[in-house]
Amino acid sequence: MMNKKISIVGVPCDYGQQRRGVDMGPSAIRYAGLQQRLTNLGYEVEDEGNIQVIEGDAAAQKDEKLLNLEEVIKVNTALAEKVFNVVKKDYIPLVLGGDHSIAIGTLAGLSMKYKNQGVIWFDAHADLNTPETTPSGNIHGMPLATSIGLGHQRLTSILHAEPKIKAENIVIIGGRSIDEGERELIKTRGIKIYTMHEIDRLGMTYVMEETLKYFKQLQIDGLHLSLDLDALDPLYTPGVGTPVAGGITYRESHLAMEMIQESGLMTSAEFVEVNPILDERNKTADVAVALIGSLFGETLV
Ligand code: B3U
Ligand code: MN
Ligand code: MN
Repeated sequence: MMNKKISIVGVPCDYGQQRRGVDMGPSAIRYAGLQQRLTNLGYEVEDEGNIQVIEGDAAAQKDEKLLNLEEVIKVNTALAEKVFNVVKKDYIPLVLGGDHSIAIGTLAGLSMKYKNQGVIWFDAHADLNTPETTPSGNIHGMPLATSIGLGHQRLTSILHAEPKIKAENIVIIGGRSIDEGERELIKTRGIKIYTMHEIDRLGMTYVMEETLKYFKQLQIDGLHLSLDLDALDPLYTPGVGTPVAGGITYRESHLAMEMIQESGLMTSAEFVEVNPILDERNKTADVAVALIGSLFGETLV
């Protein structure tokens, strides 16, 4: 029987990048009717509230190579502990960002339970930069590299020193803005990616079938979906910090969520980079909640 208990964890963090407002993402997503949507599907939903993030100016600490490193470590350590507690009591963690740097903490927490977890990384970006390759110093461009054990030691060692996921257990979907250093890692580490080119050519159905088949072959013990709203075309999700044209459509993204649900593999999820200041009437948060609905089993009939 599928687990019907969900724990919502908000992470109002904007320290992984330099545009204000993404710290209001959890509020915007809750306001868009998240809890009711899940309750209607028969889930027992518990809202854990937000991880405490000290308010400050995300653009202020610019002197370090990794921007706001101390704050990012603090937030992710607290988040990792919270996520571990959630999985310990057998609830499905549903983490709301905040910028994508929070995936460092989510994956660290999950790694305490899932030793061979798979990760679907829905994103326009690969988030595989390291302190050596980052063009921006923004830690939201680094969570995947960090989670396979590459990067600042204080980030890679949150909760424990081991890598939180294996490189071959990652599938990136929707990529269209990939940096040079990231390409290198994708090739050398055997990271799977379906760029927009492949989605156009093969279709989302095929891409998701292959992805889910791949995870079954790997015999993963948990599947985490990390969904950056900038994976979608900015037409549908304008409220993100770094929009990239030519993205996934509204229906393609829903189809992907529906297929993940059908697979029965998913054990946790996070939705990140919703920035209400950049949004149009909470459109991006509405899309996030609609996608969460599909991910957790809403059907069209
Ligand atoms: N790859 C670039 C840009 C970027 C990454 N993630 C987002 N933007 N959202 C970087 O700064 O690492
Ligand atoms: Mn991202
Ligand atoms: Mn992105």
